[in-house]
Amino acid sequence: MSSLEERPPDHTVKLAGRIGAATRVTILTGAGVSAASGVPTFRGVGGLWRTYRAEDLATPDAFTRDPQLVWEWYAWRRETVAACRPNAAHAVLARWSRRDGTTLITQNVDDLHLRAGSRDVVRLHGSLWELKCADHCAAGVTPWRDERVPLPERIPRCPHCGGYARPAIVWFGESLDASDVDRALAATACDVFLTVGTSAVVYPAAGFVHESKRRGAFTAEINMDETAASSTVDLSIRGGAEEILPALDRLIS
Ligand code: BJW
Repeated sequence: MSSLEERPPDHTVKLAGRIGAATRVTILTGAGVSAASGVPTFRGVGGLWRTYRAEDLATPDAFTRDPQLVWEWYAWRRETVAACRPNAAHAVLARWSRRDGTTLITQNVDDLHLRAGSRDVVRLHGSLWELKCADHCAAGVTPWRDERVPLPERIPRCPHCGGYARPAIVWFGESLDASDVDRALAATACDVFLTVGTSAVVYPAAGFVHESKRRGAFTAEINMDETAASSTVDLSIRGGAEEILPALDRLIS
């Protein structure tokens, strides 16, 4: 260190110490992790839900009412994300995900964790890059990969039953995949539970940090702003994930 300014803040050093000493580390990410890549968040400044109504676009009823509108919105989302690249936060989490005892859980549907090389990511809310049958036919409930950009203007059909295909994303009011929830809940038994870039308001994901704390984990968050989890966690670090995670990584490595 050449000057005092370059010394990482004490809370960053403290969290690095906790992570470095931990056997099991669980990280839950949200839209803020991808913000520096140019992917819009949902609730922050410029967030999608400040311009669009979730009820019109991200519920099963919305798709039933106007499937073409919902399809076009996701086609636009896909084009937006296709132009984005993983940032330094994704890169650090990809390295950490390859360590024994680390579990990476994300609410993000952009797949930037995968593109950064993360392993075994628990994707709670699905993927923009997968489709499934809107009619829930037996063969079409298993999502299939579709990476076309742009998406066709007309909604494609389920290859199994001929019903509409839809984005394999968990909309409001829909259940998450039970095996994903089981994996995430199992990972709340850890030494350090870290939330990064999430407002922590959407359940069941928002409940995991509480569960983890109840089970004795040291809990921390990295976020630009105060969140619904701030009063619960043992340590809050204010700042961009793309800066704080590399700083932590340098201290741990
Ligand atoms: C930075 C940063 C930087 C910025 N560095 N940080 C009452 C009625 C009906 C339902 C409910 C109800 N009460 C509860 C529910 C259940 C509902 C829910 O939780 N609703 C709450 C909103 C109240 N949950 C569900 O419906 C879930 N299913 C379920 O529970 O099934 C059982 C059930 C059904 C019905 C009733 C009750 C139970 C499903 C939830 C699916 C969520 N899906 C979405 C949208 C997908 C559509 C799409 O992507 O197109 O997933 S919602 C949206 O929010 C998206 C996200 O994954 C999710 C979480 O958002 P996230 O990631 O936290 O983003 P933001 O924008 O909120 O926050 C970003 C943060 O980053 C901010 O804090 C910034 O400060 C920060 N930040 N830059 C670090 N550089």
